Amino acid sequence: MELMQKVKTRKAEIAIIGMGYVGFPLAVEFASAGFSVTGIDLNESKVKVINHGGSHIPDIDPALVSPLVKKGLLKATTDFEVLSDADMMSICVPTPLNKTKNPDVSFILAASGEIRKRLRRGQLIVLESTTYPGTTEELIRPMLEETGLKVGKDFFLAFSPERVDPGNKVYQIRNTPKVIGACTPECLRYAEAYYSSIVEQVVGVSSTDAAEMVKLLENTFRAVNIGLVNEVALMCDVLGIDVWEVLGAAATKPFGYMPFLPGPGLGGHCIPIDPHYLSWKLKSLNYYARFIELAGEINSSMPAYVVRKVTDALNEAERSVKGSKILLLGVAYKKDIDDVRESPALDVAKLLHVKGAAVSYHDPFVQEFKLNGELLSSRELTAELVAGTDCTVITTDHSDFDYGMILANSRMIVDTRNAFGTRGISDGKIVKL
Ligand code: SAJ
Repeated sequence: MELMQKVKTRKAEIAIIGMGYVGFPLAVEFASAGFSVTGIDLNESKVKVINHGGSHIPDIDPALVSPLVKKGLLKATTDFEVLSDADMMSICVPTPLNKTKNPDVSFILAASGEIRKRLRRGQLIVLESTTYPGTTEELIRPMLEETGLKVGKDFFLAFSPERVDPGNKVYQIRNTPKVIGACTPECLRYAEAYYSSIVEQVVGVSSTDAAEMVKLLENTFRAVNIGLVNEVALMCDVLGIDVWEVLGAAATKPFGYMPFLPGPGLGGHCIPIDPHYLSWKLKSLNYYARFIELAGEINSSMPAYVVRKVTDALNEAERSVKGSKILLLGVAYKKDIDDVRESPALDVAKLLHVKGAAVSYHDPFVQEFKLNGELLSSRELTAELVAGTDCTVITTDHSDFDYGMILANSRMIVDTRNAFGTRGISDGKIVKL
């Protein structure tokens, strides 16, 4: 049966490589649409959880997974051999930076190598991992054409950026428009049919490079605007102006303005990383992406700025950082999640620790993390804990913190998220960014 017919009749066998926060929801979505889907992941425990009808991703309810597994529509494996039977597949593997802050596309290359071993006529391959413009056309396409099969004729290749926003209850896969760029018009036709079976709106663009650039623009836009408001916070500090008052008033502008907020820095596995894929690519073409680099400089200077605020606050109480007990509240990279990747709170903890402070933390979502090699565990948030510290720092403004108790028992508070301000609480012992 021809590929298009297989999509229409839901007979296409689908494989999703990478069962993370992008791949697993995608696999569940395709299985819910009636396709037979196999998720591939190197992590055996993830595979086991899925095959037992469970879910390792907070956004995916196991009640959604188990019927799909029972019906045989969804399964998982560590064995790439299943790619031989797949008619359509999406690659959803990590694209981190390596130690020298350069793109690490090794996961994409490894997945492409597994596909190449089993590539056959009629297959559609879509890369979803965020990467620099040119990856699909210059790396994956040649790898797959080494088999002698020709893109657009024997197999079909596209790029479609993931737009999964963990924890977002409003925008899910189905109602988030899906941008798709492909190597040939025929490839685009198949990729659009593939995603149209689970997404309300597909947005075709002229090439894989354009589609790769769309995603990098989206996240660079955030990094640069966050960098801007962080610099506005630094400027307001010099001017003696309350940056939160200024931002609140600016946000009343009903057009031509988009609110961003300053904070302790830029965390997560997307926003601090993705723009550097773009600036790295441009550097290889002798172009210096100034906004990206400048935003990076400002955003990564924020943890030190927070430590300066803490130092000044302790100084007011004639205390040094060295020897002071400092409690960090919230270490995840943003509120109400458990992810600490690139979290600026970790940088704040490190800097304070190096200055000789006794650093402890509480985060209901994060049980432990390594601070300069030492394992730190989340302390129970009690009035005694707060009262026993010299300075409390709100590094991540989790919703379910008892801010009243924190205020009542703290000697001083450095609030890096305006957590008290947004709750209408002000007090002489609260120092804001
Ligand atoms: N941050 C600020 N000020 C802001 C917004 C964010 O300091 O005004 C900080 C956060 O605290 C965090 C970092 O920036 O440390 C990143 O925050 P984020 O809100 O951008 O959240 P992420 O990293 O989860 O970004 C994801 C991205 N989704 C995808 O890449 C598919 C991003 O494109 C989304 O726009 C974002 O979620 C979202 O809007 O929630």
